[in-house]
Amino acid sequence: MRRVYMDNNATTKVADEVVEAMKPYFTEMYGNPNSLHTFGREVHPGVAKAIDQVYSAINANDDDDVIFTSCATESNNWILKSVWLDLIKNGNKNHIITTDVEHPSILATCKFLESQGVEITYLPVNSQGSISVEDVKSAVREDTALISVMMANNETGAIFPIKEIGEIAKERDILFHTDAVQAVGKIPVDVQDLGVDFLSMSAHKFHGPKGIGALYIRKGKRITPLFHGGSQMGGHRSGTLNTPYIVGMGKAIEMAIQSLPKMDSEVRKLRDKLEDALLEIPDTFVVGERDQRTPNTILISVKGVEGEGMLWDLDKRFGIAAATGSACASEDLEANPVLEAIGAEKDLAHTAIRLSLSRYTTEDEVDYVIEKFRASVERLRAISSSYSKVKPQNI
Ligand code: C6P
Repeated sequence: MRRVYMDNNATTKVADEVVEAMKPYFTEMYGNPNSLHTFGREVHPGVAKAIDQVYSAINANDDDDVIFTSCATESNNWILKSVWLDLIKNGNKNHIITTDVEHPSILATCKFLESQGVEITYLPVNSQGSISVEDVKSAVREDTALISVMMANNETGAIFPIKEIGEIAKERDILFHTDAVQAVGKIPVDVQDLGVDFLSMSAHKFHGPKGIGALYIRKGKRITPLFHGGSQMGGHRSGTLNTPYIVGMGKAIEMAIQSLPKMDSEVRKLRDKLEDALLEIPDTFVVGERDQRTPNTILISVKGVEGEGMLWDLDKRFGIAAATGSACASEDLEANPVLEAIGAEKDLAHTAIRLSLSRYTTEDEVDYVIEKFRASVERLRAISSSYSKVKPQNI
């Protein structure tokens, strides 16, 4: 059976060039970069190049820090727990602002911090799946230690007003973190322009390997190490450097940045073609204005069709990989949390399907998905007891 991958917000295929760049670091160049001998020293240029590639991709200054982590979940946990240990436990601040629709690596960490006595404000999202800058302003308190707002939502692709929030944070002297996992490689990410203090990213979202991410830290901003030990990464994160993956992340981010124009033109065009065609199916709606979303993402609600049922139908009958939302919540069979957050009724919130394209998606694949998606909706609606041709609620 033909296989079409439309779940690039969950993870992406590793680019061939990235695999090639990584290979020597598994085979000949396996030295520990902290060793003084030639095996150790010969790894340095590759690691230094990767560091340069990451700095330049996000326009970090030389005296800022970019620390490699194991994934964005680690980066997100680290920044929240560091602020808790540093500013909240040892200082007089006790408040964090975030949103209702962050990735579970932020939301679950916030729940943990609440259990430790930290007060958290969760900002609501509007019908576009985005937040209001005014709400951020109103949520700020004297004791706010950190604002953590994602740059682009993983389920809807909604792009959040990070630059404007950065200005508020700077004015009030509050630390500002953004989870840019779904932004890097899809839209420009410039830490100077955005005014963020901390930024999380993950290589497997832009055709790099799984198991490597990074945390950007603006010069002068303190962070408490999560792992104590040796002097790697300036003592911020001890442990022998994962050299093949660091090299892979460098190559992947460089390629992703070079591909941004393609994302903004060709991938956007394919996404729009797909979206237009799917919206011709009666009783469907997509969350968020197109120009306020990442160019590769569609979260579509198909009235009368259970998201999980549709996902299995697309996969088993047609070889199409889609999602009902975030991959790490996909076994919960819960309503889509973002659709719930924007105020959709419970039965509609169970009808979400996320389709996410990549720079490798072809027009032929999009045409195939259009045809099979229609066929799947027709079949599932025919056997659905809940579907009637009533117009969906206006949300
Ligand atoms: N979202 C999704 O299907 P890791 O895998 O730890 O490097 O990244 C976690 C993560 C953090 N923030 C955002 C915004 C994300 O989208 C993700 C990963 C995937 O939406 C898998 S759950």
